[in-house]
Amino acid sequence: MSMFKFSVGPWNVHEGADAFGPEVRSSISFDQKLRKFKEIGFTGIQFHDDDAVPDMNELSEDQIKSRARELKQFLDEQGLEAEFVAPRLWMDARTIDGGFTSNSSADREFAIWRALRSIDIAKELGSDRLVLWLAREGTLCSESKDPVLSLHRLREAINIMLAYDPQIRILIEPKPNEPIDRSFVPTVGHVLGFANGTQDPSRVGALLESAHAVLAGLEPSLEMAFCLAHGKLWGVHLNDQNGLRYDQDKSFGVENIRSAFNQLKVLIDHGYGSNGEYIGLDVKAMRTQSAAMSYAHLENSLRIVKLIESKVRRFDKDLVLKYQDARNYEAIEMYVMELLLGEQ
Ligand code: GLO
Ligand code: MG
Repeated sequence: MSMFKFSVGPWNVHEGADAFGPEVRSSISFDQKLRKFKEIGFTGIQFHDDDAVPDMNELSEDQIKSRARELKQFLDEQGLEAEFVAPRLWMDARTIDGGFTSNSSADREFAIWRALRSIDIAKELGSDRLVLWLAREGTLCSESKDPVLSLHRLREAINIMLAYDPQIRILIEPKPNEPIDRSFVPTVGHVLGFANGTQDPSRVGALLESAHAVLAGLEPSLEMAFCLAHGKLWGVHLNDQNGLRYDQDKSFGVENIRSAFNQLKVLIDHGYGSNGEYIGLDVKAMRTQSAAMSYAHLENSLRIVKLIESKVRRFDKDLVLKYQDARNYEAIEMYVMELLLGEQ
């Protein structure tokens, strides 16, 4: 039994297209995905704004809210909850240079419109969380934007969101690169520094994705610890990543099981989840898998989380304290290896 609640997004079951090849699996309908998520053991759903309300650019604000209400009814019927809503700005032709930091004022206005509509949708779905994965808020060409001005623009945009709804909390999900070359807010350290300059720092926090920390050359469990120490870890995207390459979104723990152990350990040791936070999985099926295997990476990741969680619970704190006092770090390391290898 896990003590956590788990969440997932509809994009985590996908058609297998990558940058060099077309789709390889047929699409599965949104309703079918949500039903299957519930069956597998997820109770929270993460939404992009246009996952929740398709074609929202063509709709009025009232129409958007009413579509979101219909979705809320479906979620209630399925016994599911919305964890957060995230504006999918990276997919729109108007925000190819980023939304909030675009040099074009019309693009920036559009980005803010989408963010405010995402807040409307979140409220209708019963969530107070807006996630900003700042996908294109950076540069492909360093000199194409003024980085200081861009950060001021990002701050202004976030201040508008905070003012629009006094309840909304903003979770920034940092990533150092991809799809852009260099991000203006690459790590959770940047997120927390940036949050302090906004109009209400108490409502701006972080969502840490394991793979994104690895892409920044950092250890995910320490990135989580940094946020936890500031009371700012409001979401996680557990997954794995084999070093510095394209973003892989591998099943949790399959590349670095010791890091996976330490991620769950820091979450458990410091009460993550006690304020309703979810363990989100942001994992993708390998491209070469058949449609029949569309959900295996999710089932496997959930099982891996639970298996590692049971190792964390068996971790002998007294023994390790003894070793710490004796500065016997070889013994601690061997103890952890034996625990993970089933010898403890
Ligand atoms: C991509 C991100 C992406 C976000 C999702 C929510 O690298 O991890 O999957 O988590 O779009 O905003
Ligand atoms: Mg993510």
